Amino acid sequence: MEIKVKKNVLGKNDRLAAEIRKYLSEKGIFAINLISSPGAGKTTILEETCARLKDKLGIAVVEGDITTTRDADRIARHGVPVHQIETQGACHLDARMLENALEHLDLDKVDLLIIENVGNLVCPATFDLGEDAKIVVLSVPEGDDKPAKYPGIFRRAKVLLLNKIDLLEISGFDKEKALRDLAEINPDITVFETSATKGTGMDEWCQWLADRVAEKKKK
Ligand SMILES: Nc1nc2c(ncn2[C@@H]2O[C@H](COP(=O)(O)OP(=O)(O)O)[C@@H](O)[C@H]2O)c(=O)[nH]1
Ligand SMILES: [Mg+2]
Repeated sequence: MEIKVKKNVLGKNDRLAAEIRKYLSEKGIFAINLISSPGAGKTTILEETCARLKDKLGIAVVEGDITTTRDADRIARHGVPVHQIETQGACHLDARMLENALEHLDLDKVDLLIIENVGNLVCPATFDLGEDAKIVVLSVPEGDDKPAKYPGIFRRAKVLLLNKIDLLEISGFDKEKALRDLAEINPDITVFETSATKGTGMDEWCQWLADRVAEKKKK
């Protein structure tokens, strides 16, 4: 019974996500769903991304958190349109929440939609939001065993941002081991080593995004 209920919920979510994907595609918008544990650096990466790309592309951001508008406030300071979803306890965003959030944003001049999911490596992995790409952020202090222990999100992601690379020396993080495990789970994933606070790898990451936006426009 419980399995059936879960299947129905996911089926309903997938149908709405497919509608959102079609709607965004018709508008030529490239959408990413940013997923990580709490504190891996998602919002800092977004702030750096907005600072680099906001004069070149139309950007809109949807923030997901259990409560508070703190992340949306951080993004708004960059002059980028943002809407905060407060899930009131839910550990992930779903397509219905995103659909509601999109009504608060003017998408007419938007090329890139960035969704920051609730901090969690498990639940957000299975809920499609209609994005073009899931982007997973793993920060070095979380440990090199995370790809092997949470394979679902690493399998579904198009890009891994290996963040807080500035802490590599002091953290004992075995980068080769983590990347070996990752290659077994998802050989096609693109990896950027980043330090959002120092700016390392941010230009390369933003170039990847700009290239995807340009590709989407051509379709
Ligand atoms: N050392 C270091 N700290 C970082 C980096 N990126 C983010 N942080 C810090 O990590 C903490 C959590 O960052 P935040 O962006 O709020 O993470 P989120 O919860 O994933 O959105 C903050 O104190 C950031 O300043 C990084 O590349 N290196
Ligand atoms: Mg955040």
